[in-house]
Amino acid sequence: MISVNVEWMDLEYSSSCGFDYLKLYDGRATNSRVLETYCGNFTSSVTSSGHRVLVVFKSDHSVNSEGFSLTWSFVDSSGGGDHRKLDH
Ligand SMILES: [Ca+2]
Repeated sequence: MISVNVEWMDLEYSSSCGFDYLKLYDGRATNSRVLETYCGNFTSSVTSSGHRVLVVFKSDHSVNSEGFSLTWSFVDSSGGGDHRKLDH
């Protein structure tokens, strides 16, 4: 399993997150189940069911904000894992 933690995020907000968003899929492709769709200011963490998470960041041509920072950990049944970080 992969645990993804959005440490901070500042993206253009809309009620449907239709303009700029960060979307996490529970798998390797965009036809996988959507774990979360984020926009605006948000911190959260989600855990995948398997060993893959697809991160999609979309930003359109107008209204830009600071971006996001997330970390992820590989979690196994023993509680061990690895920890990484992604800034954009
Ligand atoms: Ca935008």
